[in-house]
Amino acid sequence: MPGRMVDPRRRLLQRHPDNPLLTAVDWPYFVNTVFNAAAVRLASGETLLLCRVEDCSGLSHFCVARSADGVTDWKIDPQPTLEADVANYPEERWGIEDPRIVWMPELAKYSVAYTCYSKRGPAVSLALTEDFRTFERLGIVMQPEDKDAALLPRRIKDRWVMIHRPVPKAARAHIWMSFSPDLKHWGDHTVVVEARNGAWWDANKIGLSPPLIETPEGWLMMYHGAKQTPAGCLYRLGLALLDLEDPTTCLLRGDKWIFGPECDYERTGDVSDVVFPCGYTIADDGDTVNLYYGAADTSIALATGSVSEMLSWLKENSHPGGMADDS
Ligand code: BMA
Repeated sequence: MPGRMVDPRRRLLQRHPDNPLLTAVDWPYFVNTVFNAAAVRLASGETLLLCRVEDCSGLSHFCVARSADGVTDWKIDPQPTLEADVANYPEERWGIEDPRIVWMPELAKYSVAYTCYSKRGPAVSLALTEDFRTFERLGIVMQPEDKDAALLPRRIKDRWVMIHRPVPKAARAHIWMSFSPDLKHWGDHTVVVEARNGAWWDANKIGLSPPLIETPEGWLMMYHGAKQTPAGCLYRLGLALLDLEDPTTCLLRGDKWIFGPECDYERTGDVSDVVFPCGYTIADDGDTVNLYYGAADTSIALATGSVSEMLSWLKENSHPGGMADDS
C-alpha cells in the first residue's frame, strides 16, 4: 500500500531522506525486525542506539548500533547486547522491549527503563550501565500491565522520578508519575496526562515516547496516542510541557498530533501505521532534536526538529493542564 503524499505544511519534525536508517537486513545476525530504539549521544560525540530487535521466535532483545554522525556507517554489535535473563529475572520470560535511556549525573551511569514481558503481561524494569557492555539490573519496578517508562535525570525534592503508563482493566490508560528514594521502591503514584475520550487522536490510550527533554520552560514531553480504528491502532505523536520543579503539573498540552504515519515504511510493516520514538539526541546547537523512531514495528527511522519551535507551537496550540475534558 503506498504511503500518502507527505504534506510539507505543519512540519515540526522533518524525516531524514535516508529513512529508514536501519532494518533487519543491516543486522550482523538473522533477525525479523529492528525498531523502537533508545538513543544517546556519548561523550565521544558518537550516537548510540539501543535497538529493540525481534528474532524469529517473536521475542525481543536489545542490540547496540553506533554511528559517528547518527545517520550513516552504523557499527552494530555482532551479538545481542542485552538479552532476557529468565533464570534470574523471570519477569523477562517473553523478552525485553522498548528501552529508554537517560544519563543520570548523580550516579554517573545511564539508566535504561524497559518493558519486561512477563507471563502475567508487560511490566517495567530498570537497569544501569556505564558502557552499554555490562548492565546492572534493578529488576521489575512496576507490575503488569505497565510500560512506556523513563526516569528523570535528577531527583526532584530528594526523590527519583519515573514516568510510566499502567493499563487498568476498567479505565483508559493514562501517563503516571511515581517517586522513589532508591530507584527500587516507588510510591506517590500520580496521573500527569490523561488519555482523552471519544474521537481524539489520543483517546483511550497514551504513553510516554522518548524520555523528557529538560528546557528552561519545563520538561518537554513527546507522547504517543494509540487511536483505535476498525483497521487497528494508529500511533501518533503529540506534545506536553511539565513544570520543572513539580513535574506532576502539566503546564501545556497540545490538542493536535505533530507526527504520524505517512510514508510507506511507517504505514506498512509487521504492525501498520506506527511511528514509535523511544529516544533522541540533541545536537551541538542545544536545540536540534534528532528523534529516532520505530516505523511500523519493522525499521528504525530518524526525524529532526527544534526544541524552541516545539515550545512555540505548544504555546499556540494547547491548553493548560493534562486532564481530559470528557464533556
Ligand atoms: C505498543 C508497544 C510498542 C509497539 C506498538 C505498536 O503497545 O508494544 O512496542 O511498537 O505497540 O505495535
